[in-house]
Amino acid sequence: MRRFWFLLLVLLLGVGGKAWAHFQLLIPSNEIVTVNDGRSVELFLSFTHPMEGGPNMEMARPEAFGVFVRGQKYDLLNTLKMIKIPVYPKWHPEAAKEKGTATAWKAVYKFRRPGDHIFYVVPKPYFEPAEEKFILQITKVVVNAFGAEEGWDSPVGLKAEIIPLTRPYGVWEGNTFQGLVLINGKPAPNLEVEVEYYNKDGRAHAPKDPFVTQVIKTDENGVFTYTIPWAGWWGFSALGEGGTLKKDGKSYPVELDAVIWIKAYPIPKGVK
Ligand SMILES: [Cu+2]
Repeated sequence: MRRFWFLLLVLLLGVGGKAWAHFQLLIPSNEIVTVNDGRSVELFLSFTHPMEGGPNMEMARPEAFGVFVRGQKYDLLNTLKMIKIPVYPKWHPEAAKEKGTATAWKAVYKFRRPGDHIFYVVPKPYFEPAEEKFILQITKVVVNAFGAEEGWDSPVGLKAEIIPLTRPYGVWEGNTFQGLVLINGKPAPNLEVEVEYYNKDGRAHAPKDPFVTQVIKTDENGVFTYTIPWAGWWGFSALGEGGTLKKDGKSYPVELDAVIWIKAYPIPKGVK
């Protein structure tokens, strides 16, 4: 978040105000691709506060962006296209005052083979002045192509990674999602995991601040469990530690997070 927002938050909330949860978005236009679907997806990447709809923050060109299929990584970095999005979406009350834009990214991927495709992004660490630290959210999302349901539980080998223990597509609202958090390849017990709904159209209202971000923890084996309350995209961000990085000659801690996105579908009409 830029300094301006930090100062604004300080003014609005006073000392001790909460810091909004940041989330790296990696959202495909479709997560279950069939031969009738045009065989491709568009992926949207931005760094934001998904439940609140903003502010969208500047997202630098990532350090890595790719897809993991059948045990192999494929670099997709040069398929990324820079886009500008409003700092706040139209529905947000701040949109009338803040007309600025933020950098985000898009990519189109064409599927050639059946199987699970794990898209991942390693962003450039983001310096957050409000918290005096860098945030590095290594993020993934699984897209199933042409029916072969294989590969969704394979580790990609990222520095921070959530291994889904629940198949991460074909999920109903009300389903329970479980994930294993690996930081530097090792299970991360007793770690905080933030959960947010991608409130794209502003339909979800938080009655009070704690509803914005749901907070859970991993157990002694590094596993977290969450029951998805309603349909849509849900982000899970496990907050780890990743050493320090220098900025202007000073060392700052790096929050090394593992993020995964899951889409839940509404309960079918006609069932109870
Ligand atoms: Cu922010």
